[in-house]
Amino acid sequence: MATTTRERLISLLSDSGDYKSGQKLSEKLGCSRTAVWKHIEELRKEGYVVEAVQKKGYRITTRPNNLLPGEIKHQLDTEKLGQEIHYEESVSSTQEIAHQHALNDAPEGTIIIADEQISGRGRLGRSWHSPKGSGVWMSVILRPNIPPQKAPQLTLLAAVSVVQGIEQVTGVDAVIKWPNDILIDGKKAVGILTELQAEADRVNSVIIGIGINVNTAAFPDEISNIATSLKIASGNEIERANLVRSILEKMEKLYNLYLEHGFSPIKLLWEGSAASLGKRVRVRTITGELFGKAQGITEEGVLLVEDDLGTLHRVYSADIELT
Ligand code: BT5
Repeated sequence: MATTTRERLISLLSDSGDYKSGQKLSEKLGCSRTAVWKHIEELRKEGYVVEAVQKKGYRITTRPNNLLPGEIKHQLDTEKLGQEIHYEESVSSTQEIAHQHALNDAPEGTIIIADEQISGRGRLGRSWHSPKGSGVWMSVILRPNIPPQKAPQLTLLAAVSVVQGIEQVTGVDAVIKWPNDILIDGKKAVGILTELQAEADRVNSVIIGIGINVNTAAFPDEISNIATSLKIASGNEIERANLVRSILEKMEKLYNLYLEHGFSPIKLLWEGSAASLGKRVRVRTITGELFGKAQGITEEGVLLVEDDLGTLHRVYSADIELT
């Protein structure tokens, strides 16, 4: 089925919940009624529930909870982000695939998204639990003209857009734990991993990996105490494509703001959603441990922690625990 006919059919059948007759659909789509009927059968096989009522026609009552590009692009209001989508049912890691696409000149805003990751990765070689059918595992390719040391700002930008998207779609309040966790009710619902393809003084691409536990009902023992999902937090099954669309729209707005005005406006928004600021934290870096109060972030996105002797430390990369 040609993508455009399929997408137009989906939107005709979804519009305002009205029934559309076979005749009307065939006129609007410019194909025969038999062809319309075949398209509808295809949609049903993919999990759409298409109700058919005599003398009234057809309408979609349930959309499948999948991440197919057509679902994500349905009413997607962006110019760059998500205009090119590579969807895979199962991958090792969307980051790995995004790196290949970035090397092959994928346009800015390309996303790689999967229903399942076999070896999803976190920071420092840690693994990211990415089971089939219940989460959003995606990587976004950006190509900002910035020096590599500013790239962590984009992790913070991504975190703000995910918090905004989650709030819009689920109504759930999420907070950001520096640098890359999003917590709901004190548990981790989202992890972000930013990787770079860069030269010494300029970035070729920034690959932002976002993992969201959306409809996950239960977690493996190792993380069951620290992890949560949007479904657990909201009590509702969430339409994943809807969430992705909202996040891409928020992210594009913030990214344009960032390109035009720099990090300052993003910093303000980030601070408004930050869980760690003003709190006592334990900071673990590869060189050691530090206790103190999280005072804020710098213009670069570096965390400032004041220890008990009043010394201010700049923390570039670490695990933070709220104590
Ligand atoms: C992160 O690392 O939080 C970054 C996770 C990024 C995942 C996305 S999914 C799409 C893209 N493709 C990839 O392969 N990765 C990115 P870090 O801060 O290092 O946290 C990892 C730790 O979080 C693990 O050691 C576990 O303790 C915990 N964890 C693992 N899976 C989890 C999950 N699904 N939910 C909550 N916590 C989890």
